[in-house]
Amino acid sequence: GKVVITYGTFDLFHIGHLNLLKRAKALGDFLIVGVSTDEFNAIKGKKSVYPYEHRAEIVRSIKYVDLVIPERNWEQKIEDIKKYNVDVFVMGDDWKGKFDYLKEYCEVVYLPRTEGISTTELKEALVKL
Ligand code: C2G
Repeated sequence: GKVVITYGTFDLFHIGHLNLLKRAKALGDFLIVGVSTDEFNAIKGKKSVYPYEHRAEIVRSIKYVDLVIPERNWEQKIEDIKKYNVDVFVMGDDWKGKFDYLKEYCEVVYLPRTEGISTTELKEALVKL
């Protein structure tokens, strides 16, 4: 079957993340999600509220997700695509163009982001409560 992969922090899991995973799974039969480790988030300049283990466990529990792997660096995508025989790499279109170099190894699909929701917007909304 067709293997799909995507990567992300997935902090404070919300509908935007769910929509992405749902649409990613619809592109194949098996969905792998690389969840960013806390150490890689530091490299990305992101600090997540939930630690890696919690973020990974939540993503693992989503019915569209078949396998969760740690995302430890920028460089692992090519080896992951080879290791898991990935057919399709998917990301939200805030990353449009950034991963076109992977077209040598698999299909690259950028999906429209879900409007009006982001971890940053959530944090701002919480502060206003
Ligand atoms: N997303 C979305 N709509 C939103 C918010 C996020 O479609 N409203 C998508 C993003 O485009 C991304 C995925 O959900 O494809 C995960 O989002 P983040 O956790 O913010 O991922 P990011 O920190 O961008 O990490 O190597 C890739 C990086 O790890 C991506």
